[in-house]
Amino acid sequence: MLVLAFVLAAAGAADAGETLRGRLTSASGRADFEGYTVWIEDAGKLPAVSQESSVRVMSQVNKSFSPAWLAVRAGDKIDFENLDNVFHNVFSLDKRNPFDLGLYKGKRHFAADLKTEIQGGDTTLRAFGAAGKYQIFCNIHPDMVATVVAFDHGYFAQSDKNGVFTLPAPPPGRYTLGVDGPRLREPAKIPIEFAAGAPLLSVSVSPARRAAKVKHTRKDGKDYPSDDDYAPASK
Ligand SMILES: [Cu+2]
Repeated sequence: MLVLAFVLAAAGAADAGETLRGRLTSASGRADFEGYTVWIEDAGKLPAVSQESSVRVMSQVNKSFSPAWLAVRAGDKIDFENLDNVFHNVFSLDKRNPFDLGLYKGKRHFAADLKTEIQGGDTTLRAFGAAGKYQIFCNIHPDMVATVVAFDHGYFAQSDKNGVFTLPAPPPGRYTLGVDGPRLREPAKIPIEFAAGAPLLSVSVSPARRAAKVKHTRKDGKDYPSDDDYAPASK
């Protein structure tokens, strides 16, 4: 009982209902900020924000990953569900977390011959245990590109299309906000000052007109065939 009371008190200290709310703005006019990632630098020094690890979902729909940019807590798992009627693959060559989920439709998982169904296991789930930014691809469709950003703290959020984001409130003080997103050529680092009860913070960044094209190979390190129309053997 004593232990439980302590845990509740600690959680209360880190979450007094205070938040740090802000809005990303573009120096060059209107911009779509859906899914931009915002975080507090050096958040390891701040009071811990507790959060149970969870399963997040990244769908494959209309030959795209959705959401194409996903921020998770390190330790979370992502369920790569395929909602299309065609086969997709999910792979990453990142040395910190290389994986290949094979070919599948829906929850069914297939060997490379597209006929042999692989039984058992959470085959569309993948854990992201270490903090970092990961790029993820489909071995069939070269335009399918996703970014997963895993954080080893709770001081991160993703903005809505208007750029509005809500972070857990740190103690009052000066901080550096990190911002990253599809049309930023590199993460922005923006000094801020936070006070309890502060109004919506305005954070100006400079997104490019369009997202940079991510150059990447297939999982075997070779280029994709120029013909995008991959036709799996019909069953
Ligand atoms: Cu695909």
